Amino acid sequence: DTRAMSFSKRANLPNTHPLAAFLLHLIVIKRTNLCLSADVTTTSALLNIAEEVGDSICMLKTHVDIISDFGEKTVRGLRDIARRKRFLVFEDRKFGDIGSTVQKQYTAGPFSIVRWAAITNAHIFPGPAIVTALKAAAADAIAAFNRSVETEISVGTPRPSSDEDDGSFDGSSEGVSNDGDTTKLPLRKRSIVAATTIESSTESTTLERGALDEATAQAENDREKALEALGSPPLARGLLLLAEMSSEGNLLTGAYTQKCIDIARDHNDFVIGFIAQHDLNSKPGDNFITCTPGISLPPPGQEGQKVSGDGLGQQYNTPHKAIVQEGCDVVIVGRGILSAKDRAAEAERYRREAWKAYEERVGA
Ligand code: BMP
Repeated sequence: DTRAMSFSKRANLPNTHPLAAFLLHLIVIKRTNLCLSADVTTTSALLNIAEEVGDSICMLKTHVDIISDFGEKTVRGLRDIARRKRFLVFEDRKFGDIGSTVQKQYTAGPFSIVRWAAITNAHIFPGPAIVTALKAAAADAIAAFNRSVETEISVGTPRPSSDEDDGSFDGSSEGVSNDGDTTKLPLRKRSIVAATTIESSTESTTLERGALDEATAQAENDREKALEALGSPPLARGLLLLAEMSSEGNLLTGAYTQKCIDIARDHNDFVIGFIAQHDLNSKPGDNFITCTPGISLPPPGQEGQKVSGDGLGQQYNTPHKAIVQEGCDVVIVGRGILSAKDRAAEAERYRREAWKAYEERVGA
C-alpha cells in the first residue's frame, strides 16, 4: 500500500522510473510535495516567480503557450533557476491527438517541449497510442542527444563547463534533432552515464540507489550535502496521465479513469503518475505519483473558512483533504500562491501544510 509508505521507500521500489525515483528523493530532501502552477504570461514574470518560490517546491508547472514572449530566454532562464533551486519542470501541455501529431507537438514547433520539460502530461481519449508515440519521441530525442554528445567527445570539442548536465538538452533553438552540427550541442559527461541508465536501467540505478538512500538519510542533518549527493536529474522524460480533473462536471470518471490506470500500468516505463483527485494505486506493483490540482487554503487568519471555486468551474480542496483523505502525493497550486502579496511566504505556508499532511498520512 503506497499510501502508508514513505516517499523514500517508494523511490526504492523495483521498477520505479528513474525520474520518479529522483523526484521522490528530491521531495524528501527538500521536504516539499508542493508544485507551483506558474500560470503567468511573460518570461520575466515566470522567471521572477520561479526565483521567489523555487526553494519551497519540488516541481514547477508551466503553460508555455500563454507566455507571450516565449523563447530561448525562457528556456535558459528556467533551466538555470531549476538547476540552482532544485526542482523539476512540468509542462502542462495536455496532449490529446493522434500519435503522429503529438510527436511533432512534443518535439518541434516554437516550444520543443521535450528539450526542456522533464515531465509533461496527456489525455488518453485518443487511445493508448498517444502514450507509445510520446514515449518513442522522448526516447528518440534522448538517443539523438546522446549520439551527438558521443560524437562531440570523440571529435574532442568540449563546450564550456557551465553547460553541465541537468536533464535538459540545450538552450539553442535548433531543437533536439542531430542535424550533424554537433557544435550546437553542449557537452555533458553525465549524458553518457544517462544513456547507460536508459538502456540498461537495472545495474546503474541499483548502484545509484545506495548513494541516494544515504543522501535522503542525511537530509535531516544537512540538506545541502544531501542535494549534492542526489546530483542532477537523470536524462529521462516522464509522462503524467490525466485520470481525473478538478473542474465541475468534467467527464474523466468511472470507466474512463479505470482505462487510464490500465494504460499507465502497460507503460510504467514512461508514465510516472497521474493528474487526479485521489490516489489510484490499487494493485501490487502500482507506484504512480498522484499530482493534484484544484488546491487552495483559506487566507491566513481565516482558517475555518471554506475555499470553493473560481466562478469558472474550478473546484478547490485543501492540501490536508487531498493528501490525508484522498491519498494524493503532490499538490499543485496556482492562484493561491500567485495572487498573494508575499508569494515566497505563501508558498512556504502551502509547503508546510502539504508536508505536515504527508507526515500525518505516513505516520512519520
Ligand atoms: P489554480 O490553482 O490557480 O486554480 O490553477 C490550477 C492549475 O492546474 C491550472 O494551471 C490548470 O490548468 C491546472 N489543472 C487544473 O486546475 N485541474 C485539472 O484537473 C488539471 C489541471 O492541469
